Amino acid sequence: MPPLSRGALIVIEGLDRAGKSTQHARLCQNLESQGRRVKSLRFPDRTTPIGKSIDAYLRGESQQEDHVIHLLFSANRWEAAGQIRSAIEEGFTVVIDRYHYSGIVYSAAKDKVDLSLKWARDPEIGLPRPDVCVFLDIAPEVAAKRGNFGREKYETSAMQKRVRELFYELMGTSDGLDIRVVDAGRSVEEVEQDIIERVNDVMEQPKMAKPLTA
Ligand code: DGP
Ligand code: NA
Ligand code: NA
Repeated sequence: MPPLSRGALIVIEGLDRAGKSTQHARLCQNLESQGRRVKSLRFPDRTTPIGKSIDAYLRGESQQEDHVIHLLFSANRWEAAGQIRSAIEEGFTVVIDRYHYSGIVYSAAKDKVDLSLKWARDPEIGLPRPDVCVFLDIAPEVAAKRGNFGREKYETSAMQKRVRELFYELMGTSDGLDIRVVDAGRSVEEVEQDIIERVNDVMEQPKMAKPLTA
């Protein structure tokens, strides 16, 4: 029997209210309609015990020290790492709404001296590495005008502005090599079409699922 070909690992990232959830769902549907087996995940996964603590924190119902919440977000990804790896090996295309990129930039955006991009990245080392990350780029002022902005912890204009700057800074590092920027300020359909085109090459030929390295 020929070896089972592995599936691709695709991540959708973006600022809050960039349209991530909508585009994540549409990408999953589009890939399924191409006949692919798709596994859809999102982080934070608010359903696990760790995820429930994160959810309470984001909704302002509990306090967490900045390093502690950082490690909880990372642990929430590690809880699913085995599942991601096996799904890819079984040939599923795994599509994730947020991943370690958010992990790194949202914490580093807090501008604490001892919470650098480097410190924030270390707990993510060893996670399955995505084939591609689509970054839905939107001006923070545009995102702020979309419905429900301001509901959760990080949804302030200052924070979103810093998060966007750090996403661009990350693109200048080895982690950023996988990131492709998509203009999310357009119609849902235009963005959807762009995303499909941007992931096409990795769907045809997924890279090796090497873990993130130090
Ligand atoms: P979402 O459910 O995609 O809107 O994400 C919830 C919020 O949590 C959003 O403001 C981004 C932030 N976030 C996601 N992942 C991480 C992470 O790993 N670390 C930190 N500090 N924030 C994160
Ligand atoms: Na959000
Ligand atoms: Na979302």
